Amino acid sequence: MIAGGGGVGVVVLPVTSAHRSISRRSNRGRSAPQNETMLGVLRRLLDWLISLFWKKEMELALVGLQNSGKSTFMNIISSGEYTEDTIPTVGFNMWKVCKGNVTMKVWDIGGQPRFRGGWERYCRNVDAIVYMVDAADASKLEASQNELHNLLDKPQLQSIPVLVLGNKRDLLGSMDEKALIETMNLSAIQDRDICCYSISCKEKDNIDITLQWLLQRSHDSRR
Ligand SMILES: Nc1nc2c(ncn2[C@@H]2O[C@H](COP(=O)(O)OP(=O)(O)OP(=O)(O)O)[C@@H](O)[C@H]2O)c(=O)[nH]1
Ligand SMILES: [Mg+2]
Repeated sequence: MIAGGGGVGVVVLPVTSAHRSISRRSNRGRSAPQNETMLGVLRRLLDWLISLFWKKEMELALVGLQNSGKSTFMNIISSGEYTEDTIPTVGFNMWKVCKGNVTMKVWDIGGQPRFRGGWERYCRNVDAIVYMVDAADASKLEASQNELHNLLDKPQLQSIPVLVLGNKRDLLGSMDEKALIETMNLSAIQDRDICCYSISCKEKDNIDITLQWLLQRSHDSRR
């Protein structure tokens, strides 16, 4: 599945004659909100120019047990749409999402037991591994912890950064970051950059900081 997403803060704004005439005038006499609007327009214009000339890219693997919300997360970051009626992923989906000047290629792998043996192959050589956990389903946490540690023990995946996302924080009784770090034994992972956020795809909670963390791991495009 290829999905094209909207850019973060990138809006193509034509420079109209109205904008040009405003820019010739001095700042004196203009109200604070007007100045803020001008700054916003200039910032977006600058972002757009950067995105034209300075392209970046990144490749991610998105893994975790079935029903944790991986495909939902991809829907949220690509189109912003949340749906309850998702179809379990058979094999994998490949997504391409553009955020500002960064093109993200994401392997969203099925989490059912029969697909877990294939996770490692997709995780090789990626810029980061995103590990999704259903933080509201206590019955699956032990299996989720075991799968994560088995995966990260693979020599081929040594030192690849990992972001653990505790999804479904909107549900009653779901674990917060601190509880998740403890239950998933994340402090035992010492050989790489690792981070954990509690998110809700449904409420679009903490999706921004998740994206920020990911985008920081992008690199210049190879021309
Ligand atoms: N309450 C709540 N439900 C969520 C959230 N995110 C996803 N879900 C629901 O969880 C279910 C499973 O989501 P999927 O995205 O299909 O899960 P998956 O990890 O891709 O599952 P597999 O493809 O089988 O590995 C769906 O019914 C979603 O609507 C969330 O933040 N809150
Ligand atoms: Mg899926």
